[in-house]
Amino acid sequence: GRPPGFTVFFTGLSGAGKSTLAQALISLMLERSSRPVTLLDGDEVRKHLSKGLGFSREDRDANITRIGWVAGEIVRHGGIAVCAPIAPFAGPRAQARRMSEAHGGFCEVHVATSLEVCESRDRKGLYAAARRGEIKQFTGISDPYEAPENPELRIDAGGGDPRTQALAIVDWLDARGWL
Ligand code: GGZ
Repeated sequence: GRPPGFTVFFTGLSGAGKSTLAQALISLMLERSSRPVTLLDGDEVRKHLSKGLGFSREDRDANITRIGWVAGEIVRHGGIAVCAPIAPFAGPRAQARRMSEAHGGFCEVHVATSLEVCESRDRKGLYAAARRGEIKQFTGISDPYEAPENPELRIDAGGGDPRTQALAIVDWLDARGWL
């Protein structure tokens, strides 16, 4: 039959490379098939779906639960959702997983780039601002990140080619007959 809907859920620190990997993955998937892919990226989600939410634990949990629900709806209709929030807490990640697995597949990808590398890149200057105390509750500096214990895939994006790393995800999805 026709392959199921599924979610690829990236989680990792700010600057770990989640968006870059998500983009590379989407490019690879679009080269293989014409199935539409919906990207739920951290920044974009917070401009629309989660507009007005901050970074307290409650607000982060609400953000991830919303993303998880939308992804679940996409999966329910046979689509592909790619999510790329920090998602620092295990509880809401598990909830997002359940909402997709009720209708199809879920692949959690821990983008495990070290804090040291993320902070040394500091593309947006957020880590420096967090160290100065100008941003409160910054993940990895002054707020926790609960690393996933059993992700389907773990990718250190501290080096290497994003396209090659995304290919490992495509292979994993392909091996399950999801593509
Ligand atoms: C973490 C923050 C914070 C705090 C602003 N902590 O690298 P970015 O800038 O573009 O991605 C980060 C983004 C995180 O939003 P998410 O929706 O992915 O987070 S969560 O899953 O926890 O809800 C960062 C920016 O927002 N940012 N303040 N305090 N990241």
